[in-house]
Amino acid sequence: MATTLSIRELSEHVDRLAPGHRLCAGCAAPMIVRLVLNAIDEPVVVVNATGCLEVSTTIYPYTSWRVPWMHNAFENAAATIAGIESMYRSLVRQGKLPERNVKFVAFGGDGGTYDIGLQALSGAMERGHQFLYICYDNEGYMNTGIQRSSATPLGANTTTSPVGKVSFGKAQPRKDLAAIAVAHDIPYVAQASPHRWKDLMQKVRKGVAANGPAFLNVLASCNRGWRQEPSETIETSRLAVETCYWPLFEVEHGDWKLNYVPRQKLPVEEWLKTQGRFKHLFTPENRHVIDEIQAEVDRRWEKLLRLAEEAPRSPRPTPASK
Ligand SMILES: Cc1ncc(C[n+]2csc(CCOP(=O)(O)OP(=O)(O)O)c2C)c(N)n1
Repeated sequence: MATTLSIRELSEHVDRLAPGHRLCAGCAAPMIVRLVLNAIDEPVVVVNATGCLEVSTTIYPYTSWRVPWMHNAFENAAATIAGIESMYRSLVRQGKLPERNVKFVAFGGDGGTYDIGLQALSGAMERGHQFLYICYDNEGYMNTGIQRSSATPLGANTTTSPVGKVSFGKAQPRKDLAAIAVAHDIPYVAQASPHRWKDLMQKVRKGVAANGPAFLNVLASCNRGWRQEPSETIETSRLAVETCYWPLFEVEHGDWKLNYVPRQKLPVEEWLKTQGRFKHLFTPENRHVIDEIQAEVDRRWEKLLRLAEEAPRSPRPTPASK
């Protein structure tokens, strides 16, 4: 029977990601993985794209995963989980495996999801496999030394969008991957943040219960790449949501719903100033980039409000308390 999402009950769960892995102190990825796997009561099979999460949890001959887990390559996590799901259903049909309500989950970083694995993800979503794909979005290729990805925000300093005399950092805003997933007309797409843990876990439950593909994009602060203290992970995540840089929403069969509206929408610089990767923007010559980031945040937020307003079963939520 499904447990409720109470801290007390959850504290009695055995974590399906064991401690002792080599992810950095303050990394949001293992927090996200523990929340995800704790939200699922059923047996689960996990596939991992290449990236920090994969290399740091499976240093040969050890593994932190207490569930069946597979790494294939960087570009094909979604194809791999789709293949496992199909194989499982085939073996059940042939009577070779008992029918159990197995859940199929893939984790990928933003490099493995927005960029390198996007073709495999698009294919698996289009074919209608029953799986939940979770992007832990730390907004860069962090495992190989903080290169920019298409999820990196405008103005961020990375090793391949370095700040200097002729560059203010990344020249393009981030790709809207959730909207791309929605365009596949799949049953469930959502965006979440680790500081709203219950919202995240509820979204995982909806995702694995969906009758088809589900996609969840989770903001995953990276203290090495974002240039901040390990202790600031949760506060930075909160500010990303309070500034509407990272809105919390879900889209069920194309029906957009906002899950949280800040009481007071904070200026995006409240989020930017928590991170050294944006430090150079707070100079007179680069100030215009902050204005551009704010304009982009405002434009996307207004669009989201319209989408949620227009959706037939999505009344606009009243301002939520913390
Ligand atoms: C096809 C391919 N290209 C490049 C690499 C090298 N590589 C390994 S991990 C990684 C970065 C992964 O970035 P992301 O998916 O964002 O995950 P993160 O490391 O940030 O968790 C890269 C470029 C690879 N293993 N395979």
